[in-house]
Amino acid sequence: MNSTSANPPASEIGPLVRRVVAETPVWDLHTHLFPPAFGTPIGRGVAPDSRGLMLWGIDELVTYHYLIAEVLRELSAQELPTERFWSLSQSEQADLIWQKLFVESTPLSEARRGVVTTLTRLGLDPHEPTLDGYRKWFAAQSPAEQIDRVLGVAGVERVTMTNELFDAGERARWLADPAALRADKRFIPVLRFDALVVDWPRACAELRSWGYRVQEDLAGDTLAEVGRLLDEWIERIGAAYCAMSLPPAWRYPAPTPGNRILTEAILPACERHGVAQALMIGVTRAQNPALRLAGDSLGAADMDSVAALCRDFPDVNFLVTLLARENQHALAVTARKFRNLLPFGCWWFLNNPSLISEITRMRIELLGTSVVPQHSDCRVLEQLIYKWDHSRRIIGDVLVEKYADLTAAGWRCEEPAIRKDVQRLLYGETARWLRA
Ligand code: FIX
Ligand code: ZN
Repeated sequence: MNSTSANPPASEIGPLVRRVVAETPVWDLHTHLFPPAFGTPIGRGVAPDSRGLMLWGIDELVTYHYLIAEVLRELSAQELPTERFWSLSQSEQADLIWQKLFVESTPLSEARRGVVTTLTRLGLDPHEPTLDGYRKWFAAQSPAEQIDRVLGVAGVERVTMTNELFDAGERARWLADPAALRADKRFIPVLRFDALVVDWPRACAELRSWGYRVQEDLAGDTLAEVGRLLDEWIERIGAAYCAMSLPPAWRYPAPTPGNRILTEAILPACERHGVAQALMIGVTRAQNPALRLAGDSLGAADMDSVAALCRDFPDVNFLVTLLARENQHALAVTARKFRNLLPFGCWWFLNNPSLISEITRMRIELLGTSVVPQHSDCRVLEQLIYKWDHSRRIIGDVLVEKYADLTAAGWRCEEPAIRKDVQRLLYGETARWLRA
């Protein structure tokens, strides 16, 4: 059988797959990114908003909480007490991190390599001895221009946000002008509400202050009122899905107020609005509170609980990402049992080449392309560049291996089919599961 352009010879499949993966647009299923309408602290042509939610630029990149955790390992508590680090200004923190993690040592870790990739892809030399030159460059950009530039360089077409119901600042912005916050259709809203399930006493007090007739013991109209809250906010923000993170200890079924809120208010609201529920399980919040955002850690989730929820609510779609490496195989197998379960991303401490490779290979072998292999979890706009550059290379490597295996089995791997597979993995499967 002679090869044609549609059916490239095995030797050419590799370069073809890598090219297709590199050029296929991405829909990023989970980030903490925002457009300028949510306010931003820096940038040409904007009124600086220190409480703005759109984080971008070199100081945000270099003070990412991943790098804060790493810089505190470079100095003893005697040399730099943690509380003294926090007393520094953000630019002083950034200068220290740059000096310790990039000038005095090789940026080998994934979070450090990410800053190098980002600067290089933006056309900047990553070897500067200080941040001054980068600061000048970023200060000359407008936020809107930078979004266009970064999405273009990263090849990201849609970014899914995290819109935290219990963040007072964000809530005020949504109550003031929801239309302005929904105007940029590249940024897709997601309603996030961990506290409804993991901290009901706190959530109950907040809801009461907002005028909802709720009681801590769930008596009276409480569950109906939580449903009303969700109806109002899913509609107000145009949520493509709802989301919560859960600790390793979360179990279902279990007689907790949080599980009653989940099963009698949240999931019925998801069904009413036709939106999926994301469960991000395995985060141990504030394992070291002194590190603030950098102090969260992980633990293994209980897969039987995930399976039981999928079984009990067959009409709700669950987007599930787990934080522990040891859960990944069971998550992929459980997704074979429940068509309403979508595994997504290599979350947080899994977002490293060695683990992305292992997990993506396992998922494709068990699920084919009915999976979302990656999300970025970006908090800073420019991180999209490195998180997707690095992940595309690894996903491409795994696919080259899988197409080679398939070719060896006698299958003709043709370009149109390869393009269709990659589009589904990087965009289409997300679109299929989200209401947007
Ligand atoms: O719960 C989450 O959305 C986590 O992704 C964040 O809490 C975490 O800080 C993060 O950004 C990890 O990448
Ligand atoms: Zn996140």
